[in-house]
Amino acid sequence: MSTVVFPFRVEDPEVVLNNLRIAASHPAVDLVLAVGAEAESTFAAVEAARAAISSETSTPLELILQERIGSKRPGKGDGMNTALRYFLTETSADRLHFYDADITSFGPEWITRAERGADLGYDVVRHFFPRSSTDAMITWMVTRTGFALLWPRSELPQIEQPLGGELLFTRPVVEALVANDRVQAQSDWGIDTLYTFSTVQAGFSVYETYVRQGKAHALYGGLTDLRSMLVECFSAMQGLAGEQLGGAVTHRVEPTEAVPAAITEKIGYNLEATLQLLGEDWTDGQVGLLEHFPATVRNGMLSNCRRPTFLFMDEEAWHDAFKVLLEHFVPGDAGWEALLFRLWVTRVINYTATRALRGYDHAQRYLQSMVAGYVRRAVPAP
Ligand code: GDX
Ligand code: MN
Repeated sequence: MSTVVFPFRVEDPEVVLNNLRIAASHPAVDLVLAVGAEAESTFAAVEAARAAISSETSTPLELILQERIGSKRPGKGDGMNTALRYFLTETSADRLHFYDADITSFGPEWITRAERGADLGYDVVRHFFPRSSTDAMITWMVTRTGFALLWPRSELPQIEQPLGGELLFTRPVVEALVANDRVQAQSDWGIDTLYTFSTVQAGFSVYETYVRQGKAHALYGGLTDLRSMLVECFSAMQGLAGEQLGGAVTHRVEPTEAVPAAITEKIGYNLEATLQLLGEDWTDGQVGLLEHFPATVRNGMLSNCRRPTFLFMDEEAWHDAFKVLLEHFVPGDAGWEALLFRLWVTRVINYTATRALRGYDHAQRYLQSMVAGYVRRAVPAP
């Protein structure tokens, strides 16, 4: 049997309760666990509805607060790791599922699809879904890029949505993650990177299941909302650099299907507001840090003090900038964090203007070939 976990912070209670009810109603599920970040209003709403959902569905619904486990900012990582520990000590279930609590397109088939992947014998099942071409910019520009540059021979760069919060772990995977000190330390947004990396490093097989209707969830305003996620995901990647991987892992990806217009036509962020960011808030410290970068990147970025420029930040320039960041970036340093964000925004605007504007299919093919290109150039010629 399976445990389904929803980590949550502050979300629309109606959405969260609906998702809890869907999970509790699923025949494969014998426990639903909601892990709150703190005792605030969403937590109170779940507390108030808990008994009713349990009796209505005849499935226990437990509500707990996350523990302080890690050493980074206390965030989603502490929430997820709290759930892993609870699963091992309080249940004897074979499988644990995670879903974000804010998904408005969640349904029983998300659970069923993951269960089918595990029935096929895979250790880890990850959901993936179509995303608008300007969405997933941390996934593409940081995580898939980083995996390609650092572990080009592995399956890591081939994983569709390495930051996805929707996945299934079989019990041995949970045991390995709880026993892994580096995973347990990652209390922030870096947790998804650590789970993906560590399961592959440990040799667990992975099945990716395709959810065609996509993940509809709480929206971001602009790219600034993603700043802490970017910094934490990049820092997690940098912290893994130098790690060795074992042999190949088994990895299967389900075929995709036609993508609904709601996704192909969606604009992921406010371009005008984001363009503004390029010229704002430069400090002498940030200008000084540009000394680490090759001339194209350095001069291009400096031009932004006068007017927005981004065409220089192509695939090649981002590759070079990324290498410098891996070597020199200092997590927690305000200048480095601001510069990382600025470089990434420049890259995202470049991609939007030169690729995403050419249409959904072009953009998807481009992103895939960008990662493939990074893989090729990272493998030294014999
Ligand atoms: N317990 C707990 N503690 N839950 C949290 C915390 C926390 O500190 N912070 C966020 N959550 C919950 C949140 O309520 C939601 O259910 C889920 O975690 C994801 O957070 P959300 O703000 O909706 O993240 P977002 O931006 O939608 O990102 C998700 O997708 C990213 C991706 O796929 O690219 C999230 O799963 C990320 O981890 C992932 O990188
Ligand atoms: Mn969300």
